[in-house]
Amino acid sequence: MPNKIYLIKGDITKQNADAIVNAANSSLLGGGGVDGAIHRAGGPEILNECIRIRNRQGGCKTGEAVITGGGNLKTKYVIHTVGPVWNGGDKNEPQLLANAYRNALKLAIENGIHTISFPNISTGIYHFPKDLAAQIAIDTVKTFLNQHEEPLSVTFVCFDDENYALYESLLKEK
Ligand code: AR6
Repeated sequence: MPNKIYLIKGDITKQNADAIVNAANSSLLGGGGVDGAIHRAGGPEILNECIRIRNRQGGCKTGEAVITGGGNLKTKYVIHTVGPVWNGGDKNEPQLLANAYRNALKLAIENGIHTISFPNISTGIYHFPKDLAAQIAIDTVKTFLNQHEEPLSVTFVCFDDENYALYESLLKEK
């Protein structure tokens, strides 16, 4: 199976990929946005696993990622990663966002995942500029897939029209 990149507009909690990615926060205790939607749809099992991870390693740092089961979701796994809060752009935000995508992809490969769906990490409550975030997401995923032979298909799931349009044009031009 060749590595592929797909784009859809919709709700990531409805995806039946092997794994969906959650734009979490360092506490791993849930929140609003896509994090809230995933925990609502996935049920308490996911949060319980997050609490166990938090008790073991003290949460998840910005740019890092952890994995749990998918609870009541169609997906087998949820990979929780923490994107950076946008703070003007000179606090390493671009590198930290790339790390979040890269570390989620690494965990996917380590767990034998073949299909993974990403939301537009950091572009909601964390206010990362959408155009720069889309560029970083696409570049990081493409580079990672080029560097790995394991079969892995990546779907970007955009919830809002602006992100969808940005991804559509960036994926077309590259
Ligand atoms: N499916 C796909 N994408 C979604 C969904 C959904 N159901 N709901 C929202 N989005 P955000 P962040 C999009 O705010 O900026 C939480 O409180 C949304 O349109 O969810 O990384 C966490 O606990 C946006 O494009 O995440 C953290 O505290 C994208 O998901 C904080 O928010 C990310 O928006 C993380 O902020």
